[in-house]
Amino acid sequence: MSTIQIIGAPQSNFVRVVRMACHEKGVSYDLEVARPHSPPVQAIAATGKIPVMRHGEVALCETRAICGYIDTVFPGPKLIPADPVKAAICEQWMSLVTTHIDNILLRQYLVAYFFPGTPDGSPDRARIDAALPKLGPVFAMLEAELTKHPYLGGDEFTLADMFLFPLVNFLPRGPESAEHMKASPHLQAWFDRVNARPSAVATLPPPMPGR
Ligand SMILES: N[C@@H](CCC(=O)N[C@@H](CS)C(=O)NCC(=O)O)C(=O)O
Repeated sequence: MSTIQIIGAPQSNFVRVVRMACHEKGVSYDLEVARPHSPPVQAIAATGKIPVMRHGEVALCETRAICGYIDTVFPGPKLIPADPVKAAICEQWMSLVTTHIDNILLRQYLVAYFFPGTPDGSPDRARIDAALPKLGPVFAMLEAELTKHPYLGGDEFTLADMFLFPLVNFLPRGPESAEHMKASPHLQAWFDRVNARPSAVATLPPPMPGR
């Protein structure tokens, strides 16, 4: 079977999730570096969002779908547990990461520092201030979960951890999120555990272009 092609920018959180999934599964892949909305991306994803994937005749967008494909088509350790309850818990956390956690920590908070869209490029203080009260509950949810278990939803490292990890990697960059990290020892210990995995080491993102 042909080699998987992952198309997207290595700085992207979602591209990192798919790359980590390949490494964890033991699947070799080629990374074709492409920006969101560029022609090779747009050819597969009408949204223009990265990552997208090609594997022979198969072309996919959406991180969850790509990872699910990799998990079921290739042999290797299961990224989503086979047990139905554990699988549902894994799905629950992936959904929480993509719909809630990413939305607040990244799109509402960190983006306002690093991609503010202000005329002079300075942080968008109004957006940051609006996001600040929402940070505490998100950190509390993660800290409570990782106080109960070593990984999201249980004792095993799963795709849910891969969904969360690239996002947490950026949290020390925001002053308020850095403070929350310092006050969340179980989240920090989880991060350190995942960060030491070969899949994390192999996919460390390069600096953002122009930064
Ligand atoms: N729902 C998509 C989200 C992917 C996504 O948001 N990718 C970002 C980069 S991390 C992107 O392409 N942003 C460009 C845009 O939103 O226009 C997935 O799960 O793959």
